Amino acid sequence: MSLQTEKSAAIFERAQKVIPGGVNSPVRAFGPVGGKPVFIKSAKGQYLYDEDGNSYIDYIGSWGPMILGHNDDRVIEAIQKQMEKGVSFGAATEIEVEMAELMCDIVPALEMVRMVNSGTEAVMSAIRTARGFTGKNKIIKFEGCYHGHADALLVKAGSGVMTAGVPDSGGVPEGCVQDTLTATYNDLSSVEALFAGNPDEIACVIVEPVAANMGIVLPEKGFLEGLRTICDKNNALLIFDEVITGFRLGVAGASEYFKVKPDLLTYGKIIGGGMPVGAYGGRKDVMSVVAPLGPVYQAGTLSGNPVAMRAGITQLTILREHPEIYTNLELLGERFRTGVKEIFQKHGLPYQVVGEGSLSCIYFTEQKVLDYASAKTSDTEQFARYFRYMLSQGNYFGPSQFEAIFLSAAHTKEDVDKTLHDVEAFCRQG
Ligand code: KE4
Repeated sequence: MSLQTEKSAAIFERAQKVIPGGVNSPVRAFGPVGGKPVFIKSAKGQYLYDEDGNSYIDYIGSWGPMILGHNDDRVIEAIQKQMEKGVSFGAATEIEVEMAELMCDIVPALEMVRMVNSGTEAVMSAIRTARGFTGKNKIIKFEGCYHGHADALLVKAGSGVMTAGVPDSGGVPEGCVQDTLTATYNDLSSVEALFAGNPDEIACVIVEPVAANMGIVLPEKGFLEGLRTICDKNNALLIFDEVITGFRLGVAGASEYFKVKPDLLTYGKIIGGGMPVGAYGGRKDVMSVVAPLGPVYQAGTLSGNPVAMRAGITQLTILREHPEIYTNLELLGERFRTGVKEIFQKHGLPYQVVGEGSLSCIYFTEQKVLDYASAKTSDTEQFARYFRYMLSQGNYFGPSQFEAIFLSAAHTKEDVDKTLHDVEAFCRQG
């Protein structure tokens, strides 16, 4: 069954004339999977509807924000009511305090927090804060982890850059990355070696506590705890980039889920409820270097935008008041992963299925995926065939092997079983 996509194709033609690649974020162009992107017209709950009237079970949820499902009535109503009061003031508002208090109340590692407008901005600001607080310049990131598109972090990044096969981005001067050191995920010795080679020069280690931009790579037992110890030993800060895991791996995110306390944390996605929001925060003494309290400058016209705050507060409050959401996400995630594993085994396919809670990934490789190098052994052509088939059957996955599968509170067992049925059909056709 091939999709009718004439309207999407026509819009894509127009788009490419006025937007680079026809999209406002590279992964949306379907480059790694071939074919043209379908253009989404609307969404509700776990479903997307494209311009040609095709419907899909949505397994990206806007890359994480839509953990309640699309257009949750409670969130939409709250946004509409907030907008009646005004969309943006550029002045201090109580609702920003309410949002900061709520986040700090939910996440024990968060003592103080600053709102920004994207995950990239959150990470960029957290790095600057770590450098300002420690007086050191070098940072450590991990191959395959993606932390947004700030210059210093586009070094063997994951996600779009990795999929595009461009280990470093164009337009990033050598000077911007000279202080960025790259370690191997799940390999503490690679981190220790960098500290040994750069004594007293490293401001921080930034890590995705569950790597979700090279597919899904879980931290091996002791990895995150080891990073905490190494940072303490070397007077460096530990930053958890929780743009994806924040408020998803349990309501308090990865720092509580794994019981490892970072010094700084970065957020995006879920805290905006679909509106453009990012945040960074953590230890009060560290955050006290941020302007206007301290010398580290960071600012933003729409930071703490009241409508975006209302969306975030509403979504986070629902998540805090309904812990069963996480229990159900775990059960549904396990149902999906177990189902796919059984299908692969039945068909003698040596593929990998990895995940935690509502985050999953299927790798077309027989290697256990522990890091960037093993993730890269995946057969991306086979993934592309899988993606196109699943899309044609009404399952919208991320159009890249190196993205995650996201479940929401709106997904049902029936949705997962339907998708498993389609996975089986894909494997049957060979
Ligand atoms: P944004 O600037 O896109 O809001 O956040 C950057 C970011 C930071 N840290 C982590 C761990 C992230 O996953 C992201 C962005 N995630 C990608 C999905 N892999 C966004 C999708 C896209 O780039 O279009």
